[in-house]
Amino acid sequence: MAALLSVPAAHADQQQHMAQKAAPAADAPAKKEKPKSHEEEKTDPTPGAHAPVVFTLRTGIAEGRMVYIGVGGDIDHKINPTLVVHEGETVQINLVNGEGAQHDVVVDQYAARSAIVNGKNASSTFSFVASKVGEFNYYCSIAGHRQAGMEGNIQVLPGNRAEMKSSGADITRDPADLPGPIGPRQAKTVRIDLETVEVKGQLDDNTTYTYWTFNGKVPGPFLRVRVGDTVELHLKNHKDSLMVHSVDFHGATGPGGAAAFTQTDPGDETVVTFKALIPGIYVYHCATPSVPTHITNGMYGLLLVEPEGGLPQVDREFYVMQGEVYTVKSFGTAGEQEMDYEKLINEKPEYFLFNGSVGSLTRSHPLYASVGETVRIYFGVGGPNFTSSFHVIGEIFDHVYSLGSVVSPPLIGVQTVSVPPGGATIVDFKLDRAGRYILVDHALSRLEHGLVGFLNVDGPKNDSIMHEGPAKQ
Ligand SMILES: [Cu+2]
Repeated sequence: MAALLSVPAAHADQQQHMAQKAAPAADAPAKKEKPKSHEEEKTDPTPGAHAPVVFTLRTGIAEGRMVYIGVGGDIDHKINPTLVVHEGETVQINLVNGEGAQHDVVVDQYAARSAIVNGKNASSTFSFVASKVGEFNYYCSIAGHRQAGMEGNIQVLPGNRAEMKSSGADITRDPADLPGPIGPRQAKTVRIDLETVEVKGQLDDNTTYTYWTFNGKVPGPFLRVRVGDTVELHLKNHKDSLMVHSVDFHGATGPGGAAAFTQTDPGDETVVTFKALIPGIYVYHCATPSVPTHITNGMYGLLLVEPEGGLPQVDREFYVMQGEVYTVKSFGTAGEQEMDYEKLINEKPEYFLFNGSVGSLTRSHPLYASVGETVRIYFGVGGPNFTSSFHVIGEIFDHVYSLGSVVSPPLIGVQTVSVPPGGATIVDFKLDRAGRYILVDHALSRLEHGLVGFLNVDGPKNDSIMHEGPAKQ
């Protein structure tokens, strides 16, 4: 497990920082001839034509094959990683010999090759300008090595990087974004407003996708009522939507969980009223055909119906949901991505995500807490298709409200909890030791498809619980 601690590619900008560092300082004369306008100065410091995009590949053995293994940035720990660059960029490839045999890297289409690295830790560097758009092979030209597994792709995208970056909205729901406990009040009528919004959002650093959302984020807002409340739900469909949308509350009793009364045209609003009869943590989702399409695109959220008096108090609460995205192009491809209906129907996702995007809970919104605190995670699966084996690496759940039932007594002392699509759970645990804990679906191959989150815990290390080396005294 310890090896996993360094696996997630949390350092989005590392590669870019490297590129900036490597930028030659001798740019100054060129600037004199063509002074930067104010406009240009405001744009973010993406690598210019002279600043190379740097990739480091280490040779090694994985899965019984000879391979290249990415080092740092988005390609960290990836086997024969796809190197994504933009047209016109200078590409620098550092090759490090990881096991001792002779190797090199060759890209035929650019007539570019490294020197042969001979002996463990030997390295070489070469660069070329990616003047041709397309997908090309890189490989080791030592006899037999390419066949043994040493090849990967370099993808050269049209257009410049600055234009393709941040062209989508931030659709990630901050896991700390949820309302506080209701506590001891009488049941009453509660009005809830939801708006369905179709928005081009950031799926990954250089990748965008058209999401369909409740209130512009994935998952939709965390809704909180108490048992006995009457919910008056207003569903507005934004005027710019292309699709009809609706909402099915698993916490409601009645036709379609209210979907029968909320099929809403673009620009319209529907209203439905239901009674929260049974406490629990419940999924809600859009239920307009094709329903899996609406769900994969981001239309799901959680409704907590608190029992009378509420749940036991904790110090911090978090809101996390898991879903899959089915794109035509493979995981990690830059640029705007389209949904692949065949893959959706055949349950072959490219992305597995917490809160809607790659890096949502590592780069943009890691969870924070301190030693001594109790934390609670409301965890749901929008899906549409995959059951999650929800686990926090390095922790044990003190309490699990299995299958989202809050009236049954919680399970005590649980490692991993199975959460089906359209299901949810609540886990509580006390933090005894500082460190980084990692949220995963323990179907760990999904980690390579974007599914990982961090819980960073400040405070004393508390060696009596775990420390390196032999027992003390
Ligand atoms: Cu919808």
